[in-house]
Amino acid sequence: MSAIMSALSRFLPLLAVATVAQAQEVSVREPWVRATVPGMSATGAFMSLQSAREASVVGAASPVADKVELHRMVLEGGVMKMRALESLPLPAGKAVKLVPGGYHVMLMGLKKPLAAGDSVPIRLDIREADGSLRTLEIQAPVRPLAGPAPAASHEHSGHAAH
Ligand SMILES: [Cu+2]
Repeated sequence: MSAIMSALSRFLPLLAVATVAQAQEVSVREPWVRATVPGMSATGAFMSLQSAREASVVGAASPVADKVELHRMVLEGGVMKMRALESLPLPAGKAVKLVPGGYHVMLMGLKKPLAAGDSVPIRLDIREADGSLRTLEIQAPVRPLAGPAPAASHEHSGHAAH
């Protein structure tokens, strides 16, 4: 019995380490991609990201798009513009929200229109504070471009994909 206990006591610290490693994972909540209408070649992906430890998103890719960038909206001379980011910092333990009008993942050069109900695979490249890279695979459902009225999507088609 004491042999088992002593084996167990050697094992328990390993369990604790494994739990900490799990907690370092970046969690993704409520990912979604804005649906497109014919003629739109780009759209935005949105989600909430939280990393237990300091990290940053340094790249992204998706099979539905030729190019995927990290963007943010900035106000310049009274006009909202999109700017590409080299990286998106994820402060330890703090949720970073990617929302329309703010940070977003930009899917560019779409290979086909994205309809509500589709699911879009997105890969995020995460750099940890120690320099190591990990990838995060996300399945983001496509949500309608506008409200429930189908006519609204036509009116909004001239807007940027945000
Ligand atoms: Cu953008």
